[in-house]
Amino acid sequence: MAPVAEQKPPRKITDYRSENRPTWCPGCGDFGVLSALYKCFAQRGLDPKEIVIVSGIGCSGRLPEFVNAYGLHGVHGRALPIAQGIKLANPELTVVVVGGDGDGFAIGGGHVPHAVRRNVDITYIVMDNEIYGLTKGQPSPTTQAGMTAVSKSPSMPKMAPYGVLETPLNMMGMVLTYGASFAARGFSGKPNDLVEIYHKALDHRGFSFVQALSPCVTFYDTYENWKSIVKPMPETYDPTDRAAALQLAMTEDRFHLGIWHQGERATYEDLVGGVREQVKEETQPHLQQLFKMFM
Ligand SMILES: Cc1ncc(C[n+]2csc(CCOP(=O)(O)OP(=O)(O)O)c2C)c(N)n1
Ligand code: SF4
Ligand SMILES: [Mg+2]
Repeated sequence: MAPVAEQKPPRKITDYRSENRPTWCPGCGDFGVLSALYKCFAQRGLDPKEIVIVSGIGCSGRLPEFVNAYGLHGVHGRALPIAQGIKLANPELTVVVVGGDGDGFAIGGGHVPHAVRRNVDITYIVMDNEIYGLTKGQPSPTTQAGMTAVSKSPSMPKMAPYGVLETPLNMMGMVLTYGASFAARGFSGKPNDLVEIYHKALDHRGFSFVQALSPCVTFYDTYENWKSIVKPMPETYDPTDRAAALQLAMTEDRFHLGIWHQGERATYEDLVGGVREQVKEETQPHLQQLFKMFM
């Protein structure tokens, strides 16, 4: 296994707060996801100049604005390709992608399997509230069947008056099937556990997937329900066993929190590094010949 990045002295949480105060509704789960991120960065002593946060569109997509680091608030569903490009161009950076269940698994869903199989060393945090928050409460790919999506605002119509008819996507099952080298689940209501998950995700070399349950208290308030149904991974659970992880993902009736799977696989950077050398060797003589022609 490759060595974990050298330890740096911790910094202050305030080093990572930008001048922009979060615009989320009071009580939104995204606050917990963000504060855990500040804490993790501070504990790792990361220089804000070495961090890039990339997002798509959604309430969750606003997160980079609130972090004192490089940030890119991209287009809806396209955060993953942007982030992979950034990491490949500058492998020294810590690249974190954030976004919603809609951004990642509806419009951006086609990018997830390829990011997983490519295994570029970035961390992807999906802030899953089972709803489209920013656009005011339409059902998302993870909304539970039967949900009628009633907003707290009396002026808002019901977004799914006859109930959601589709079966929700099982995002943990999907990424495990795609071959994720790291998959974990946390809950904004347990921010300290989320910090530990982030550390493991950032330590992991390869694509790290983190499903962060993050309730939308305005359009689909799942907070009380989720608080009562989250539980730790089973005691005898072995996170290196992908088949066991898949079995759990297909059968669980509660939200298991923790590291679901961690395995070793070459990163895209490792593989492309070898190809780069080969290309250099093969093209060097031709390039030199070409240069001579113009000298
Ligand atoms: C191409 C495009 N299609 C649709 C939209 C409208 N839109 C903006 S955010 C969003 C969904 C947001 O839901 P999610 O990703 O779950 O984020 P949340 O707001 O819940 O954090 C949609 C449909 C858009 N901005 N761009
Ligand atoms: S609408 Fe929902 S997801 Fe968006 S900020 Fe408000 S509580 Fe959070
Ligand atoms: Mg959402």
